[in-house]
Amino acid sequence: MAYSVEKLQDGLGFGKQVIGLRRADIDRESVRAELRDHWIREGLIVFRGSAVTPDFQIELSRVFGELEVHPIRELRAADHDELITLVSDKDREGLFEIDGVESVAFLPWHSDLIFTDRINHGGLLTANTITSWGGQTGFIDQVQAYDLLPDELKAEIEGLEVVYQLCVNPGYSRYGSKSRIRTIQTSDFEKSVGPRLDRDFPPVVHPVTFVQPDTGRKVLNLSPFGAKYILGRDDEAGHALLQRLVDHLTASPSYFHSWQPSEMLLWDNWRMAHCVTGAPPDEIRIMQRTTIMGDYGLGRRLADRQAA
Ligand SMILES: O=C(O)CCC(=O)C(=O)O
Ligand SMILES: [Fe+2]
Repeated sequence: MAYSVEKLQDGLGFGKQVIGLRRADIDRESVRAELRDHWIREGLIVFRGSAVTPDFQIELSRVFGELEVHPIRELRAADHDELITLVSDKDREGLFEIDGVESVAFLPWHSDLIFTDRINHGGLLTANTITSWGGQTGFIDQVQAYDLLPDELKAEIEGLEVVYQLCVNPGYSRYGSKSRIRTIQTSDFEKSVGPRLDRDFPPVVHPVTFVQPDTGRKVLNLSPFGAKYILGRDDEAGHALLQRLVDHLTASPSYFHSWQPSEMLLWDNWRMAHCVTGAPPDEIRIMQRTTIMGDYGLGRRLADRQAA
C-alpha cells in the first residue's frame, strides 16, 4: 500500500490524515472501505501529498456516496456540475469588518445545507488559491460535543428540534458568531438570494440530537449559523437554552486547518460543524467543494407540520 494513514493531531480525539493516496488506489474496494470507515469513525480526513485535480476530487468524493448538484446555482462551478466554487473576493462574497478587521471569506460555525430539509452527508474541499493569512477552515466534532454536555443538559434537550433558515449575511445570524460584524460591501450572493429567500428557502426543522447510524454514537446536531429558535420555545428561556448549547458547541475541542496546495479535506457533515476565519480583502481565496449526498431522514420543512 503506497499511502499511509496517521492521526491528524495528537490529543484531538477526531480526524485522520491520509498521505500519498493515488487515483489508482481508490479502484480497490478494500481501500474504499477503509476510507469510508475512517470518514465515519473520525469525522474528518485530510489528504496530503496527492496529485489534486478536479477529476480526482470528484472520483474520491464518489467513494463516500453519490454527488449532489448544489441547490444554490450561484455557487456551481462552470466546468463541473459536481463542484461548487467559493471565491472570496469582496464583490462575490462581500466585505465585512470582523471585530474591527476588514475581512473576506469569514463564515460562522455551521453544518452544510442545514437550511434544507435534507442535510448532505459530506463535503470534499480543495484550496485552489490561498491567502497570506487567515482563511483557515475550523472543525468541531459534534459527537465529542455531545459527550461533553452535562447530564442535565443532555436530558433537557432530548427530543427538541431547532428551526433554521438560510442566512445570506453572517451579520444577520443571531447565533452564528459572537464577533462584531459590520457589512462594508454587500455580497452578490446576498443581493441575488436575499429577495427570494422565503420563497426558495423557507424555514426547516432539525432535531438537536441524532444517533450516528453506523456507530450508535449521539451527535449534538446544532448549526449555529442559520439557527433561529427551538421549536415551540421562541421565548426568552428557549433562546437562553439555545445560546447555552451554541456556547457549549463552539467551546468544544476544535481543529483549524491552515491550507497548503495539494491538500483535500473531507468531513462528515452529519457530525462536523465547521467555519472559516476571515482572510485579507485585497487577496483572493478560491476553494472548490463537492457535496456528497445522503439524507439522515430527520429534517423537514417547518410549514409541513403546521399545515398538517
Ligand atoms: O471555504 C472553506 O474553507 C469552507 C467553506 C465551507 O463551509 C464549505 O465548503 O462547506
Ligand atoms: Fe460549509
